[in-house]
Amino acid sequence: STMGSTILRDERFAILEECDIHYFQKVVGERAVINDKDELEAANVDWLGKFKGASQVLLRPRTTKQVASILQYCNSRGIAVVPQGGNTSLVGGSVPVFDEVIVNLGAMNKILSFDEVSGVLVCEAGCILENLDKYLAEHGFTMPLDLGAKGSCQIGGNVSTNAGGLRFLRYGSLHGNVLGLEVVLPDGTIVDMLGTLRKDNTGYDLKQLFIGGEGTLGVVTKVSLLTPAKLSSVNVAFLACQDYLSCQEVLVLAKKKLGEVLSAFEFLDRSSLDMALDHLEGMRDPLPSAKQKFYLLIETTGSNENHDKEKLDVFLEDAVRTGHVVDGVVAQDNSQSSAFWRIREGIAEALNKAGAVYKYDLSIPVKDLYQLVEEMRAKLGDSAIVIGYGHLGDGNLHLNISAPKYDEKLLLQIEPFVYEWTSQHKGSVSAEHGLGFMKPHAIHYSKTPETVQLMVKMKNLLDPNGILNPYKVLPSIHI
Ligand code: FAD
Ligand code: 2HG
Ligand code: ZN
Repeated sequence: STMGSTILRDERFAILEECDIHYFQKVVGERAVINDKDELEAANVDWLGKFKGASQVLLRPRTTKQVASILQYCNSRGIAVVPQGGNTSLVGGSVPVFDEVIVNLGAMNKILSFDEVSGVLVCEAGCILENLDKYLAEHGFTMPLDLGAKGSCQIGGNVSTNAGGLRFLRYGSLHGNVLGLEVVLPDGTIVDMLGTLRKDNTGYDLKQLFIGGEGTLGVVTKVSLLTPAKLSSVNVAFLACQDYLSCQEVLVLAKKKLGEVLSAFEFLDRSSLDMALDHLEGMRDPLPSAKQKFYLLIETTGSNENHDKEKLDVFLEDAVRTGHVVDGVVAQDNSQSSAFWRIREGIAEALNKAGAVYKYDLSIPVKDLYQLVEEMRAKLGDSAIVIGYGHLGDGNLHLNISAPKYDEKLLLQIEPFVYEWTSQHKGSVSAEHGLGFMKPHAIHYSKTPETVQLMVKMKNLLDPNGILNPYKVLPSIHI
């Protein structure tokens, strides 16, 4: 396999029967029980085209009660279920492994309330991230998270993966921005934790378990979120550096000189830029005069155009004078800043078009982070293209290895090396994408045995029959 582990279908789970389909039809209505071949095929395969399940049915509930009835029934029958949002998971988390029933939240896409004073948004889990951001923009607010998959990923999927993305540096984690959740437990219990308060210390903060729970502990049906004001002054710079040390110097400088207006600090190496230029439509090299080894996309967001420009100028002057930045361009209008962002956000898509891809989403101390890319390159030679990019301001490297096709020998050169290296440097084997189906076997590189044991206990407590998103996250059933 290309996943580094082989698993067998858990025989505890029932095989779907005609009477089950009838029950589902009764609960959600006939049209929300999907067994159309094309629709099922799309829902069975992940965004990378790497993980394929064989589910026979997809359900589209419209209410929390319907989700509860589905789960209660599946739990009592021993039918396995995979919750699905926009199906943009990069670790095979959102597709069935065998014949699990797919419960897609896409039809639960209502905005329930928005408080223009506090900025608190309450909505159903199936709302698409970009739609929420458009809605908020009309009210002068914005989403605290943004990522390349915004046009199809759902807030429930973002919460369940604890997605990071491009604004993490400024607004922080969903663990802070999610104020409340409504979830349905595997036995059908609806747990209303849909608070809208910034502060609430009345006992254990249980909603946190479902943020990053990857659909293994419950189905998220509603989300309450703190959203920041949409500020009017945005600047985007695309800069080039000669070496990785300079990138780090620029990061330090950006924090000092840009301070509170800094809203993104992304980096990409030359191979990442080439990947985007070669495989995406309508791309132009923003700095065509000389090829450099490293590029930075830096964004400022503030409320005073003159103030922000002045800060940016001082920062850029310093960065150039010290020789850390050797070339650069500041976007002159919205279309130019979109073009810069499109390059950065499009790398994953470009990789997908280029062929087979091995994807590693790692947290590593910033000073060591690029060394892994170089070691990997030296190790693999001409057999693959190794690219490094990511959320440098957050210490998050996206190491990607692109090859003409999937190859077991290549995989064995990459793993477990990449996980061991990360562990030795006190990093995390999943910074933001989760463990999904790809990485349960690698959990031990980032979590102690006692921690994993406690996770297993939590899973067994909430899902004693193991019906919810089986084979994902926890390693026990992987052989
Ligand atoms: P899905 O992919 O459908 O599901 C993801 C996981 O959550 C699965 O385990 C699924 O079972 C579970 N799940 C989904 N909905 C629910 C629910 N309502 N209740 C319970 N469980 C649920 N991630 C980042 O962190 N940062 C990025 O910058 C980033 N960029 C991306 C760019 C691209 C082009 C792509 C394709 C993906 C990117 N991702 C990124 C990965 C991915 O995690 C996010 O796109 C997103 O958070 C997934 O949302 P989704 O609705 O597609 O969830
Ligand atoms: C990004 O930051 C996404 O662009 C995708 O998290 C990362 O494809 C990847 O490795
Ligand atoms: Zn990312």
